[in-house]
Amino acid sequence: MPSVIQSTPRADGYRMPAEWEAHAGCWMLWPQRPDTWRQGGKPAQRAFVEAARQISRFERVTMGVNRDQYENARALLPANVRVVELSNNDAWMRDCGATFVVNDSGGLRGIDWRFNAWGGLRKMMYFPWDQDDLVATKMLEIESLDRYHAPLVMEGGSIHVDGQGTLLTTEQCLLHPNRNPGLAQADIEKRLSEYLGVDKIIWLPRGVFEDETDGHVDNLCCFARPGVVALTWTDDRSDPQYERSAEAYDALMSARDARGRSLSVHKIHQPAPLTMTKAEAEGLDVVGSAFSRPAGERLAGSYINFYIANGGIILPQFDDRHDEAARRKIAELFPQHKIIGISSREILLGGGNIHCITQQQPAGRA
Ligand code: KQY
Repeated sequence: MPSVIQSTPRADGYRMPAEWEAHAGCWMLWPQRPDTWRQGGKPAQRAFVEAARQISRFERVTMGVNRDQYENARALLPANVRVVELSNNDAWMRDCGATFVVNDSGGLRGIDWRFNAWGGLRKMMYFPWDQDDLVATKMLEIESLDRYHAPLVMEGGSIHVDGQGTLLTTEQCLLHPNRNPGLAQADIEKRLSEYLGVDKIIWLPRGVFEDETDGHVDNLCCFARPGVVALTWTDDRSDPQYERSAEAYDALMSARDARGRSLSVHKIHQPAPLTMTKAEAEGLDVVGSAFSRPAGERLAGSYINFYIANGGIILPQFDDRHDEAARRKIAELFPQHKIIGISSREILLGGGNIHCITQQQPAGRA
């Protein structure tokens, strides 16, 4: 019987592994809400099917689906994708799903963070988010894994780790009053360190321009291996992203990781500025006071928002002139991985990208 553990992962010898360490599989949630996903979610569902299909070439994929979409999702997804009924309010598995931790004997446990849909009633991305907040518990019950309840409002997209004690995040996100207004930076660091087993936190100032998550790091910067990071970039000094990427670059160049290494920083040029079209905006249902996505609004497009599967990288592509350069650069950074680009504009229209809709489950046993 899986249980709730009262100690912390660090006290028990557990740590969060890097995304490139071996996976048992990948978790996703099925998109359907019509105020996030245009045309009743149909174009997004096709994009999620393609992401699941490609990831399932490398590892098992589990798709969590609300009751009313179960048959539709089962019919559209490839047979090798496991489809389970898993109630949810939206499809951001990275953010509401469990974070997994491992120990040196192959043990695997889960962390259930507090989830408030990126800012609760202050932000009103959508309401309610009660089913999203139960997703982590349900995943861990399905897998018979013990879990920790972490006393921190946080989403999986707001952190990246190198598996060797270093964590990347942004001040814009994790210090934002939308999440833990009663906690000081030192309190947040202590909780990250206790629950993820990290010793060094590198704070980057801000995330990607117009990123509705308050600047998740997973759209801005990630590790490619210990000591090596990829950073979204633009050469256009008049672009509002320029200053954000430049200040992140400076912070990274002056940082040392948990093992005392300086970082090698690789710039990945962002797609040319992308905006929501009138037709796309008109495809969204208007729901009360929920978050609005007007035509002309800048989309937070970035190639950094990729998923690392066992032996493969699933990389966002935008039908943009920078797509090919991003593929080449990621291939150089991950020479052992096959790079699969998928068209991800429909996911971006909902406010995230491939990393945001996936959550890796490391290899390990209960
Ligand atoms: O970036 C992510 N990890 C999720 C994006 C969520 C956007 C909510 N509409």
